[in-house]
Amino acid sequence: MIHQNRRQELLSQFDDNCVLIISTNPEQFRNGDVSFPFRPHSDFFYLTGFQEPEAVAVISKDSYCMFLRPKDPAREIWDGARVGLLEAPSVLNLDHAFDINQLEVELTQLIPAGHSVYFDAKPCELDSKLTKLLAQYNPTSLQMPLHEMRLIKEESEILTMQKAADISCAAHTLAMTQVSPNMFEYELQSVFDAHFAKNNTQHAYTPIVAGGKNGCILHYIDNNQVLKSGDLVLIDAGCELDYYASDITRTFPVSGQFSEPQKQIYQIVLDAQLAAIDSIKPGANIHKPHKIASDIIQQGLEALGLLSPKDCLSKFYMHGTGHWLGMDVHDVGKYQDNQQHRVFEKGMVTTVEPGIYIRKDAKIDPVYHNIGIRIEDDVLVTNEGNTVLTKNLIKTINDIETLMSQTNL
Ligand SMILES: [Mn+2]
Repeated sequence: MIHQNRRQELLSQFDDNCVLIISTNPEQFRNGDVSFPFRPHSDFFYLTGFQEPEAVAVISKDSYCMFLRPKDPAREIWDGARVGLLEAPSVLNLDHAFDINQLEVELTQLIPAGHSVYFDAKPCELDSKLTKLLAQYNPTSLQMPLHEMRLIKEESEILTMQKAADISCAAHTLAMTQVSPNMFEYELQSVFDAHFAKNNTQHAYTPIVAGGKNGCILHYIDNNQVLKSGDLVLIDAGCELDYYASDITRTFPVSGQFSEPQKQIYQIVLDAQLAAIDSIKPGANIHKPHKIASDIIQQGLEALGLLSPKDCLSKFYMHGTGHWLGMDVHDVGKYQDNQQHRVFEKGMVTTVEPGIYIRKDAKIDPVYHNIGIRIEDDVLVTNEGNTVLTKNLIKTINDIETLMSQTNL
């Protein structure tokens, strides 16, 4: 029902003679004939709830049809059951199911003369085929209204995102309690692998487990170095539950105790993050959290003598403060309207993730070298302001040191 409601809401934004065509992701191969676990395309799943590969939905105000794989008893022994053409109409609430192998023959017959076609091609074989078949209709994009719908989360989506956030919070807490000096980054990553798997979830993105100077590499994913006492470890990891992502970063000392310089930098990032979160409410400009976080980081670094007022902050803080979060970790939805930052609305979910990254630099006091700190939470915009979905995970210096002193003996 939920998918049907979404299709109806989407269709209500188009005129009566529209046909929306949308395909799912292709299967991806890792190497040889070994495939990655299949994951449907977020747009496709959002509108259909269908999880098999090789499917194309054709949605209009008069009918809802799908091209999908027919039953194949021989293949199903290897790959598992398929819904098939006979069952699909009742399972998926379709008016008609077509064999995906008949796409070339049947598709254009489903598009009445004079109808406008909406379609966005992904870089894959199926969509190249669709692009050719649909060229005569000169299709236009349906992404804007669809992605605006996905940006505003429904109650059920929020519940799933809260569950995903809770699972990820628990995994980060476990990591804080299980880290020890001389452990490898991948061993600490395995805490997340195990906890996510136990909860029937998977990594929503490749996790970053970065000790010491690796914390200054923004997309460090090698995760194969030794964690040293005295260093911090930065972990950016979150699970995906039922196709909804969580996205959390915490930075904590491998030994359980921050050094004074680490504390100084950490507190600046935390102050920036808390103030940025505080600014999120309906009607507030979405650029505000970044502006607030950047100002606090600039002032903090100036107070420590690490930055002069004329220096560019991007030397130490070179990324944005947040992104939309949902079915995709960097979720869909515009950030600007007519080249103006848009405003927050109830039901949006954004990350808030300021950081400071101080590489080795002869001009900088060595006590600050190789400190890379990011703190990231997931924030839902509510009527009253916001709710931090990841609030169950500690982040103050005192809370982290207390937890680690109790458990890392
Ligand atoms: Mn993020």
